[in-house]
Amino acid sequence: MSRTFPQIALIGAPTDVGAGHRGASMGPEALRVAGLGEALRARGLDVLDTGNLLGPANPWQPPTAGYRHLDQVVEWNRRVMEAVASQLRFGRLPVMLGGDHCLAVGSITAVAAHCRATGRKLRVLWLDAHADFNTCEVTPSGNCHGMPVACLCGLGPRPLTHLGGDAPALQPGEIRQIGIRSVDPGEKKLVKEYGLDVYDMRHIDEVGMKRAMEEALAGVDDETHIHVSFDVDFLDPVIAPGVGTTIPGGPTYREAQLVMEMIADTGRMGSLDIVELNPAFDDHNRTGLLAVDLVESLFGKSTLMRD
Ligand code: Z70
Ligand code: MN
Ligand code: MN
Ligand code: MN
Repeated sequence: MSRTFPQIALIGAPTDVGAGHRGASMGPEALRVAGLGEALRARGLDVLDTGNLLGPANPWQPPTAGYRHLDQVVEWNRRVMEAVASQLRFGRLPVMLGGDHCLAVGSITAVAAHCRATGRKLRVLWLDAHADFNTCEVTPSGNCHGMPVACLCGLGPRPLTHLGGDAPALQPGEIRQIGIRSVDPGEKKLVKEYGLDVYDMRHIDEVGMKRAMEEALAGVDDETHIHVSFDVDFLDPVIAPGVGTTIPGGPTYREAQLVMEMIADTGRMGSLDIVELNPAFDDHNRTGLLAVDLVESLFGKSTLMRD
């Protein structure tokens, strides 16, 4: 049951303006060096690498009024939103190569608008160690990569909550968060208040990854567009050291493969972010190579029988 994919558009967004460590700006090139384009082409997919977006430099300043680099974060997100929207209009499957996770505001705002315009249901699968649901009032860091889910749900600075125009991009019910194991105290209250559907590591330990993913994918049908927002710190740091913020106790290689394979089996993935890969913390691009390996599974690679 192999699916036919549209042309894939790689969009590099080389910035770390939303992060607490420098280096995620090198993520797009590390993914290319790890052979992302070639691996997908080897699967028979048509891959267009659109190159890297340009945007403001990282001024590396402390937060002001609860946000670090908000102007730069907004500007990068505008550019990501426009690039993703334009690839969706061409009928391509956009793969945004971050960059830090603040950029998901732009990519998902574009995807949500595309779904509304084409009458599709949207399901966002947020693979992450973190809930990324902070606001300027509760953030412990001011780093905007800890805030994109809140912004997408309408909680945050207006230039980000209304990046796409008149309304926030998402309803909390459209999101499933998987692999979560680090949530700040104020953030936790907001996650509960907004009723986010969180498949945290405790739940995965208790029911197993297969059932957790069945639950996260429940209700996906032929009209659903799945957007996968893959923060590489989702993975256990034993296998994926190349991220700015390592949180122990994440999915193993086998569990992560199963996540990707079960998403692939739906045949509904229409867009993807690969974010937070930080080559400055990596070991000979090992985390970049692992990300490519997992993304191949996301695009349908399987060991036996199922191709
Ligand atoms: C923390 C904060 C975060 C990613 C770190 C960390 C947020 N909750 N997100 N790495 N991807 O500062 O808001
Ligand atoms: Mn589409
Ligand atoms: Mn994240
Ligand atoms: Mn994270």
